Amino acid sequence: MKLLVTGGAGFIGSNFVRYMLDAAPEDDILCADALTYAGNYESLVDLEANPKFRFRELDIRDKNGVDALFAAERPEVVVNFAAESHVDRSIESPDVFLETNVMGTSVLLEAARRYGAERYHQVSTDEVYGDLPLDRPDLFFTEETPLHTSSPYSASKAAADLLVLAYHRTYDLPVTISRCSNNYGPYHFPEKLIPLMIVKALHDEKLPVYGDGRNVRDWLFVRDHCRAVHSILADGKAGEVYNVGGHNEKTNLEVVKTILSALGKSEELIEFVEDRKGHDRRYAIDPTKIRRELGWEPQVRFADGIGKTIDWYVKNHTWWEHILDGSYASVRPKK
Ligand code: NAD
Ligand code: TDX
Repeated sequence: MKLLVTGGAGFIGSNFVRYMLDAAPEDDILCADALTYAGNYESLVDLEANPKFRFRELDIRDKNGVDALFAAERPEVVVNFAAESHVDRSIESPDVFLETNVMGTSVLLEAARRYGAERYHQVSTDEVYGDLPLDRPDLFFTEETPLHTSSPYSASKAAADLLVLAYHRTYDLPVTISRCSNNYGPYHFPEKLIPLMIVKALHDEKLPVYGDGRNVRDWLFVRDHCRAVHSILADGKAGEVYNVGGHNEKTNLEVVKTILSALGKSEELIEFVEDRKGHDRRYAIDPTKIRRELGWEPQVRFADGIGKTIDWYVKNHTWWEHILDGSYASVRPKK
């Protein structure tokens, strides 16, 4: 199979490329990424020697560039991870979220349609469903939950999902969508909660917890998400949406305290700061459909995954130090 992975230099995309090179060694993987601030070629550089892996620097908003890539490569399967992904940045500057997440998706869909891709998979998020109240632990997001977004980020992801489904209905493009809960694991950019807190704790800096710290996120180890996308590519039905999650709900405060305790640091490092605007209270995925129809189950419990993740950040400190000092941006693919 010839697979195009867009956004493959980001957190989940780079984990997915590694996962697929292991899980489907016969596949040819072409990774395309604009290498924005969130894209990090250092996360992929050791794969350069692998003949099944290639990289192209490409912006999914660039219609001509995307068209030329499809014309030359004719990917059979497209998996789109490329996105602006940080909610706080979307609150500060929404424009680029609409440009990449909506218009970029539209460029990819049009190329997939014109060049007859056998599958277009959109990596979406549970944030398209909005949030759940803290006092209703019986409620979960199903694939039927109405879209009800809170931030410019989630609104842009929901818009993209609707466009993907429209390409199925109108043009019969064989699309699938996954809506996953919060991921954590190696190669996670240290602006997001878990890697930010690990890095700050290692430096004995204050850990900024928004609001009262009682917001709940449903955490999934990144490799479990990669396995879910792989099983949707293999057995998912065109036109369908699959929720992905493992019932690992934690308050932000629990997560931060777990990190501090694993690193032997004091809870006095916790600092409550001003809340995020429009801050979603609770996310919780009902993964019944993907379990029942595709047999997918998470393999990593939070207690194990968080330990593995902390160990990875301790051992691979140069990876995030290069982000903090900015030198990661000069690691580029060989021409
Ligand atoms: P990330 O920010 O780490 O990576 C995004 C990647 O996309 C980067 O490599 C960046 O360079 C690239 N990119 C951005 N704009 C681009 C453009 N215009 N053209 C080409 N490449 C571009 O994000 P992530 O956390 O790995 O998330 C990947 C996908 O998964 C996103 O679509 C996100 O919405 C979704 N998602 C993330 C999570 C999570 O917890 N991180 C959970 C559910 C869904
Ligand atoms: O410094 C912080 N302090 C804090 O309390 C940061 C960065 C976050 N938080 C809180 C906000 C959230 O309640 O932690 C929680 C997690 O925040 P993020 O890591 O920014 O993730 P979230 O907003 O939940 O979105 C993530 O999951 C869904 C990804 O970034 C999205 O791309 C994905 O779609």
